[in-house]
Amino acid sequence: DVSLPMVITTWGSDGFAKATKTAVDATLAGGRMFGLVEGLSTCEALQCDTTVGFGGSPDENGETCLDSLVFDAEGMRVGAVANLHRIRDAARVAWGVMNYTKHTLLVGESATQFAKKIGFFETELTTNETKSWIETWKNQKCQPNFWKNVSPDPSGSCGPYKPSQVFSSNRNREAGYRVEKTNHDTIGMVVMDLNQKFSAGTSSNGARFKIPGRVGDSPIPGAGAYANAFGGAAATGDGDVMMRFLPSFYTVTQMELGSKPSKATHKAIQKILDVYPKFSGAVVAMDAHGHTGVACANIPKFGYNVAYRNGTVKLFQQPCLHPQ
Ligand code: SD4
Repeated sequence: DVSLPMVITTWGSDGFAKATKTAVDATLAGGRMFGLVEGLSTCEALQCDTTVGFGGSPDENGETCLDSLVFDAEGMRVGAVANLHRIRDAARVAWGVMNYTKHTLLVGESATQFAKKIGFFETELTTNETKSWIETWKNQKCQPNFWKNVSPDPSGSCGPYKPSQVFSSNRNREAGYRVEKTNHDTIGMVVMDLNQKFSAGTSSNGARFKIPGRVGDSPIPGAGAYANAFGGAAATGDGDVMMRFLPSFYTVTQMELGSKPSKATHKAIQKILDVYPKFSGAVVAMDAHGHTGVACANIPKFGYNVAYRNGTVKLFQQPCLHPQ
């Protein structure tokens, strides 16, 4: 097929377009897994929208940690890292987990130790920019955070919250704060190679001001991405909610049962909206015919890129569902 390989990637900005093109070129040069990993790594190096790679989404302690998943539909080979500290190349480390171990997912400091064993160097993932975000956050009167039912200050004055007080006081807590506006720009990618075989994956630095140790949907097989002989899907958005629904697995399963990608992604998003109408996120998918489909919720403008063998990268805008 003259159009293969074909790649679909979440989000529309420049870095994502470059990653999408890189993935096509690298797939031609070295196959679908090489294409996927090179594509994801491109965004990590470019810090796409500052939500991929180093220098983004600091946790409450100000540290940036990375999540990544790589998925090969052929043989269902999967590797992932979550809450990876001080290593920039999350997607390559995820590939290392897939290629050099019998495991699927390595997490935290131990994932860092693994990365060092296979040859990656430790380096700070924080930048002056993330340091300034965390300072601004700390100085805010009400710090948006991921704690539930914990008032920053029981007296209602809304000072800096102290999560450690949760178990040290009998006072009733008011409803807490939830980050309403986080950046949700994880790169999620689906690659179809020359033989119509799929790979899919993600790379993300997660959610801004998350509780340290938090892992999103991105490195979870079936949540962040999934692929089999029928197609592939990848997700982006509020991962704490999305991972409860395995939207990528659901989408691919719907395609396997006969739905077109547009229908399949729509169903996956609708399932989440039925329970969480304010949920914000998107799923992109491609089937073995090269049909693509995208559905999204509560995002003003969801852009995504599709790239083809001849080097063209097309940017599309998907209107999203806004149930409320
Ligand atoms: C997460 N899904 O960690 C990721 C965030 C995201 O675009 O998609 N950002 O929840």
